Amino acid sequence: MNDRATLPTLENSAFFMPFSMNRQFKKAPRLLARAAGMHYYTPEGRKLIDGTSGLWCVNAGHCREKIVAAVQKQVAELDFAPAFQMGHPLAFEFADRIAALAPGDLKRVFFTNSGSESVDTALKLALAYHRARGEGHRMRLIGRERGYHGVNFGGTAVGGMVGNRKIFGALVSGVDHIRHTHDLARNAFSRGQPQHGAELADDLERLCALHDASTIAAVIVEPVACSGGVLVPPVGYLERLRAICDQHGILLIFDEVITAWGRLGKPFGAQHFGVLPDLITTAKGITNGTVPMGAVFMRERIYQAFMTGPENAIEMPHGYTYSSHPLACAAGLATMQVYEEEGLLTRAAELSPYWEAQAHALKGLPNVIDIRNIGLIAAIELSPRPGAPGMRALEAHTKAFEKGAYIRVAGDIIALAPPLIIRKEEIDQLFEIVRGVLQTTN
Ligand code: PXG
Ligand code: PLP
Repeated sequence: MNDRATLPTLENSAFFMPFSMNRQFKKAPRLLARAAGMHYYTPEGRKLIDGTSGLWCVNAGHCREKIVAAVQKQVAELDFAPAFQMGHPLAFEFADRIAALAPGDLKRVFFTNSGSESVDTALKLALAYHRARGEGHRMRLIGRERGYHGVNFGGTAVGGMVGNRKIFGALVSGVDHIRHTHDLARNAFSRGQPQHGAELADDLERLCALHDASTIAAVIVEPVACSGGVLVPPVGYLERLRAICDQHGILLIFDEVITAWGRLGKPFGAQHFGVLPDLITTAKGITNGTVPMGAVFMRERIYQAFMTGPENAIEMPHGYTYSSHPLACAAGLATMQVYEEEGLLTRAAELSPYWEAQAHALKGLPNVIDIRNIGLIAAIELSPRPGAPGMRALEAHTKAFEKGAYIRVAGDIIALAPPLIIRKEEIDQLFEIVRGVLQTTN
């Protein structure tokens, strides 16, 4: 199996890998060379089932012909177009196309190039919105423990994963966090939304009392906190958060970088939960992961708050060189076409009962302390090895790679979120590999 000798050694490579164990990886690389549909292929030609849609982004499966063709055509026709005081037709067409899918009146779209940029954009929009309305005293931003909002300064600050924050100094001032919703004592082995914990939303009232609500601009949460270990919101929790924000004039931002584009069986997670936020951040599946892109959706009154000054003024001094990049717009339009033709934005709802049953069938395997699921997402939480947290799941990750599956782990939690094109036989295969891995991981 080991013909690594034929591959170039990576040990002295210049590449500083993101979120990776660089030295360990470069000694024993796990490389991917090719992909098609549900699968990756290693340089040696070994086939791996993709259990996490790349990094939660390849919702329609890999190397889809229509998307590939659209990008190829676009790069030869208009490679780049400035978006500041200039435009190209695809940007407007794509904004309208995705706005049509968005919930409620979240029909105005600001383009970015990633989830991290979407988050920082949404936070800036929230602050500027309040200022435009004469409430510039609303400067505080509230995140949640165990939340992940990307890696830019704003997103890192409102994020709630200690390991991602602690080495970066004081970050952004005026940020606070509400409690996370993970409660294994009451909710272990929940199917779908857990029953207990709606009252955890009241933690926002505590911060309103501490800082005074009039100083708070926005609260940002992931409807399902995915990177932090797949924390599904308890029944009634998001509704309560919405009610408290309404009561105090605080904007509610849903970070749907993962939960948008069909992951929960509706185009957006907000539609699945029936809770309407004021802003939604997206990225990843917006182009099926092919070309980097993100988008922030906002309600009409937020957009209109900026459209009040003289017409010869720039309403929003914010944007990226690559906002609405032609290749991304072309990829996005083709992606939406594939999603629509194949019903992928609602397919997770049909598959979810089968997915849930197969996931929960792993109950009883060694070290499994929880299994949880929603839409086409599942998490298997393992008890940590004494004195070596994360090592058990990390070993599972490596073993799965050897046994033919690519899966993600976060701490001691295995997170699964396959492309939405997955068939029932492939769901079986994926869980069979995970079962084999867990049976042999002590
Ligand atoms: N918000 C949320 C909710 C995310 O999940 C980001 C923002 C940042 O997006 P960008 O495009 O800047 O990475 C994310 C990204 C994992 C994993 O395995 C999750 C993400 C990225 C990489 C790995 O949990 N989420
Ligand atoms: N830094 C410098 C020196 C720049 O000129 C620019 C953009 O013009 C940026 C950063 C921002 O880059 P981007 O627009 O790709 O985010």
